[in-house]
Amino acid sequence: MTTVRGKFISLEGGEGAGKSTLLAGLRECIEGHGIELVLTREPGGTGIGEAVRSIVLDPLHHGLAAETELLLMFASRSQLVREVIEPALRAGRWVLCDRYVDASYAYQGGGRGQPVERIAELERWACDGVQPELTLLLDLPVAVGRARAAGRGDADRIEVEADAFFERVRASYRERAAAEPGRFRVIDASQTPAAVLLAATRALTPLFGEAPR
Ligand code: Z5A
Repeated sequence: MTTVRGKFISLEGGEGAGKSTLLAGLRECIEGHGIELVLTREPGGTGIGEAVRSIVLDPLHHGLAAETELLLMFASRSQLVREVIEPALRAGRWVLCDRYVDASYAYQGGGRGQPVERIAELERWACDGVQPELTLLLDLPVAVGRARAAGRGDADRIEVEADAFFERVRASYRERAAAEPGRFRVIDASQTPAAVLLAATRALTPLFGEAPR
């Protein structure tokens, strides 16, 4: 019997957009359809990736060059694709990833000004054609997201950036969503958590039609 390849879904958004909050509800929804799900995150998701995460987010590493930051994001991603995402999809499991390659276009491209062609080249190399079927973009005014995240305490190396940085990140995400309407669903993340979950589960509905029950 041939195994039906699993579905790959990514969650994106600015700081405090509610990705972690949404993950739990989405997990329940997907597993409720009898689907085996792998939850993961970027940067991180593997032993090597989590080590990279601690390097890129450590506020002590304020000297990290933008080019190095970009390469580290893709180093973590390359490992995650090979160790976790591709094997899971091949085994018929679904993968729900808290951030994926769009985050590099938004943060390192939009935020830091790294050239898009450079990011696209790294994507070809690191992702090996593995792309989400669906990307949920939780869109929120920067000030609202930052106010939510402020309640959490210690800011990481990226969270200490100025509002202008996060405005560029948001603009970049929205541009990518507009350019790929077939893959992206933009969700108004200023709604209540329940309304955000409802919008997200609606966006998932077409994928369930093809899943084994
Ligand atoms: N990064 C990068 O630069 N390049 C890359 O390629 C990748 C990542 C992959 C780590 O990401 C950093 O790495 C991130 C981008 C960069 N840096 N920044 N900034 P992360 O995803 O681990 O961390 P994050 O973006 O800082 O996530 P977050 O701030 O934890 O956001 P969230 O998970 O989307 O939010 P949350 O924890 O679910 O919610 C935040 C608070 O808001 C919390 O108190 C909730 O209870 C509350 N909340 C959530 N939803 C709502 C609603 N709907 N209403 C009201 N309150 C809410």
